[in-house]
Amino acid sequence: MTRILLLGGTTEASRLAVALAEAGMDGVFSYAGRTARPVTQPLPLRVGGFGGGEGLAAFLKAEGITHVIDATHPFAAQMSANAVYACERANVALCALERPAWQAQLSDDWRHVDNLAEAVEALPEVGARVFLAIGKQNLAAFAGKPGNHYLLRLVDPPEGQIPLPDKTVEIARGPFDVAGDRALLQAHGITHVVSKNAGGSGAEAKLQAARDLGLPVIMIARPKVPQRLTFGTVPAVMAWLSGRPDHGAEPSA
Ligand code: 3Y8
Ligand code: NAP
Repeated sequence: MTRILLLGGTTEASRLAVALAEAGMDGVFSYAGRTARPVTQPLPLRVGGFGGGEGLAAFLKAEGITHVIDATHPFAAQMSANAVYACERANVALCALERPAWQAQLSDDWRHVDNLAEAVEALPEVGARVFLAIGKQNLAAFAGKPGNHYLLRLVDPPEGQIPLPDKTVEIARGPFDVAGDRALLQAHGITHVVSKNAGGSGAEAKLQAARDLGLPVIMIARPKVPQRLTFGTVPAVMAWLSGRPDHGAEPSA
């Protein structure tokens, strides 16, 4: 009997949850509990960490999970690594639902960096007006360049101090649209955009807005995750679950 654990937290995960519920499949949707009021899902929900790879392996056994679908964000590298480890330990089938990375277009001015520290280095020392659309977990790194103004977009109001002296906080939850992001960048006189290469449509608007306004984008490359079976679409995942061979899968690069 198929019983699915869907590791969520992206637009694609929410779309897959709808497909699974519509197909009447037995499963549970899992959030890390990063935000105060996560989107409701059409599957039974569990929220919070599992306690590392071992904790996840124990969960899989205790819950009789037969298939894990890792539809977490490309930057949720720890969760993805834990899922590979736990599924091997518990002998449970695993696939990832992952959206392709964004590619720069001819008119784009992207500065590619490999990590957060390099993104900070890529900024001017002073006087820039920077749109940090990277959530709240990575803001402290930018305290290294306090002479810039930072526009922060967060899902929830920050608890406690954010170590950036010159900042504006915008509370908003995606998916975002181009007109809204263009207006936001113009209203704040933004000179630089910092973005994770999340892929997908929910976070893409700021890149189009930057393109329209001729602004440079500092693009942070995705962290490495262990090799696992990976699909790019919800139908391919549904075909894999049904055991149909036409799922056209290939291990992720
Ligand atoms: C808790 C679930 C859905 C999924 C929607 C997508 C799109 C909107 C755009 C910007 C970029 C950012 C951030 C972002 C987007 C989607 C998707 C996406 C980026 C929710 C969600 C959870 C989270 C966690 C949150 C992180 C933060 C990252 C904000 C729900 C809304 C920056 C990633 O304040 C915090 O602590 C936020 C933490 C992890 C990155 C970070 O490191 O801070 N996502 N985002 C998930 C959980 O608890 O397991 O609350 O409803 C999901 C979505 N956020 O259901 O339709 O698919 O990517 N999320 C990034 O892409 O760079 C915002 O502002 O332009
Ligand atoms: P992460 O750094 O890879 O994970 C850190 C720990 O959080 C994991 O080891 C796990 O705790 C717990 N965790 C992460 N995702 C979980 C899930 N879906 N269900 C249960 N526990 C989870 O992850 P992250 O980058 O903080 O992302 C957290 C969540 O936000 C994920 O759902 C992700 O899809 C979503 N999200 C992240 C980003 C981003 O930019 N990172 C963007 C959009 C959405 P234990 O070790 O205790 O099991």
